[in-house]
Amino acid sequence: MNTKIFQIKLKQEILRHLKYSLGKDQGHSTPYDWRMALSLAMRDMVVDPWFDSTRKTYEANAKRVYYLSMEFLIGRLIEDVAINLGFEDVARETMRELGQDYSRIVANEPDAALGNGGLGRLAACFLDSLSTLGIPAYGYGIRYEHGLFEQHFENGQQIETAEGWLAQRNVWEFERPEVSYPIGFGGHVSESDGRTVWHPAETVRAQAYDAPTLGWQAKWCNTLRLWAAKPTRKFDLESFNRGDFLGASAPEALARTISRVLYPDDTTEIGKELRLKQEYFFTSASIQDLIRRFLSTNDDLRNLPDKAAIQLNDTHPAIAGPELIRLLTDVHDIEIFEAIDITRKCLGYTNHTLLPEALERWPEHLFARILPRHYRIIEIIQDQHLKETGSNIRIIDHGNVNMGELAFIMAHHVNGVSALHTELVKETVFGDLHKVYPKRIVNETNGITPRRWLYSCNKPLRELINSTIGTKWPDNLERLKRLAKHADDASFQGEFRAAKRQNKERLISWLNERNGVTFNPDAMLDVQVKRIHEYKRQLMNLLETIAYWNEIKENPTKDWTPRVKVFGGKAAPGYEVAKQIIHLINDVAKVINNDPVTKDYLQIIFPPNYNVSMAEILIPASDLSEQISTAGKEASGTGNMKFALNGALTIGTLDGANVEIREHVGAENFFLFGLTASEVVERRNEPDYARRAIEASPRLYRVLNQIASGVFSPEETHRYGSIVQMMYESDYFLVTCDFDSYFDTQRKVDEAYKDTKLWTKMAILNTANVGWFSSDRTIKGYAKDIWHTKSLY
Ligand code: 6GP
Repeated sequence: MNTKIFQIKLKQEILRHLKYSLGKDQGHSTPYDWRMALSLAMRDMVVDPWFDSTRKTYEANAKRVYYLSMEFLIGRLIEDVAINLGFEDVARETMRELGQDYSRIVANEPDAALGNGGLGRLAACFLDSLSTLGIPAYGYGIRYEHGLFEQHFENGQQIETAEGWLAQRNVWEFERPEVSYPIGFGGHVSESDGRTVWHPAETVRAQAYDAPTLGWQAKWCNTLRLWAAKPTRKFDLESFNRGDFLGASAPEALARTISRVLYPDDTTEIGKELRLKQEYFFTSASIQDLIRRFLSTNDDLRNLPDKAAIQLNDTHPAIAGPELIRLLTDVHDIEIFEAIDITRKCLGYTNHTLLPEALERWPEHLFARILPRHYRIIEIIQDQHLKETGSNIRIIDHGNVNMGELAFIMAHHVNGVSALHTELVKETVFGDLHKVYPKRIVNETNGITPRRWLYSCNKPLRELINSTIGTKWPDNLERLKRLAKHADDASFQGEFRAAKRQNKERLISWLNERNGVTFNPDAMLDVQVKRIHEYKRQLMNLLETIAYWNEIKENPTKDWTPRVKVFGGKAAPGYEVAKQIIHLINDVAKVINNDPVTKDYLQIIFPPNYNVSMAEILIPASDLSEQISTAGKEASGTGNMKFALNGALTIGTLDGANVEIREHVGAENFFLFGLTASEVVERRNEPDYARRAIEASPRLYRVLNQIASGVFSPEETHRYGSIVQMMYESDYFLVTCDFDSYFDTQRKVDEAYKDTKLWTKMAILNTANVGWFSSDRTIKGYAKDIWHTKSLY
């Protein structure tokens, strides 16, 4: 369609929705109304590609991927949809004609935060790639009423408040009252006529809400189906009539609890009954749904593995194994061992962490009480596994039901998320099972969608790339390699820097408007954004910042490289040390930012409430990416990929996907420091390693003394005594051991930044060489190695 005609049509559609869907007239419309009208007009355009994709999948009776994930960290969608439809400019221009600022309209959309961090954002990138590649797929998850909490700072401390994205209508979803399944909990199991029957004590309904997920250039569109919990019995009229108004609503309130909140845990597990119910709730609904879909066009469930690849995003949906077996045997009369076999052929399991506290284990009594039938099925799976393999690895062990072992034993493939992580999975958490099933573990290194993480969030760089190598790179990211030959070219370098500058200015005005903060755009923007966790070592970054501050103060006239240190991230509400680290960062910022001697060289900014939308503004503006986890602890990382793609250089350890990023961009374009994963393990065995490291480092010793003596907390001098003590006495994550190497490498970073040409060249080579980290490549890997699915176009 000609652009002008398209613009006229879009305008008509927006005005039609404003009037007929929202009941508003133009003169009295708020930004919310405009956003809704624009989104509805866009959503209409998604429906045809969506129907086409569904029709083609049915016609081909194709195998579908079912991606089961407790989390989808989606972020805003308007721009995503506009970009995939190819009418971003038209939308902007149309809104301008209507007297509206497109950017403000876009920013009016709540950030859908149905996830905590890496695992949830990966799921969102995967949906984007599955659609871009034309692979028929469903994402299945929970439609939480409240996503990840909002973070505020009060006197430097994290305060959490409930997030409320559904307070406004979710414009992208279609409610499906007709698609709903009963989900049982508790009760007992009986045998009659050779059949096993589960009699749940409590039942809720899972109701579907569908959101189309459009791929690049709208060639394909899959579905994200999220389940909301509803009561089976709506309202207790009898209680109401008796005057018990609260009691009358109790069934509804109780049922809704299940999909009420996203657990704000990131890699740590909490032993809550509700969490187990959430997991079973969405898994059971998804499995019932995919069986129904299969049976609508096929008749023998023995062929399910030819039509359904079910991927478990970590162990949260691991109950899928027993649930599918239950439905195959109890409902569809398939003999149990055959059911186990069919189920295993359907399931794949992705492990996302080695942290022991994150491996899900349920107390046996709790599990058996909530899911009595599944408990029995797990016993059968375990017996079969023990008999057939001679292994002594049990699923039910020491009073716990181990979801990792269950997922491993019930999956045909288990994958890690980076090369190093996969090797560690084989050696550590699943070492014994790997010996028994040596072909089961494979690697699929994570990736990110270049549509959101470059094309959409970094328009200045996008335009430069388009004008240099053409426009075919967003779904073929390795084409960015063609930029490499311009890395030394002075004029290209100038434009590359100009793009970075524009992004920094956008960040400055955003920060200024939101937090009243500005910074010097010539300074190096050094950014660490991710969940706050000891293993990610925000604390080491902060200690280094203090050491740098000390150094500047001692010699204020030297030509220091000005730096702006940005921190962003949330701590799990129950994670005390992480919350103390946040408090300390804010306390240190207060002192350093007010120091007249160092203010031209060093500034700390910690904008509250880091989320996907903030990442989209911060990452394109960054010069330096902090990927400094203790080696062996970060399974992959995906932020590391986003920064490199946007032309930031990395300072990092040999951990997770850093290892592969460094291989791709070249060791000379990456600032490496620190112990390796095996050195970390060795060092931990040395007595008193932390104290010795501190004693050997006068810089670190001084910084810890400053903290301990209350330099940053004069109103409460002992506030951080326990953190300092921890550094001396335990320091499990080896901050002390890596500190000097980190500090020295940071000084190399300073020197490199002074050499503008060299820095720009390194930055260009980062962008040029990380095309491999597109989630399209990752999804092709899953499709080939694990799912055996094909693109349908
Ligand atoms: C994260 C890992 O910590 C991160 O390294 C990885 O990039 C990401 O998953 C995607 O694979 N893990 C989680 O967020 C988590 O909750 C249970 O693991």
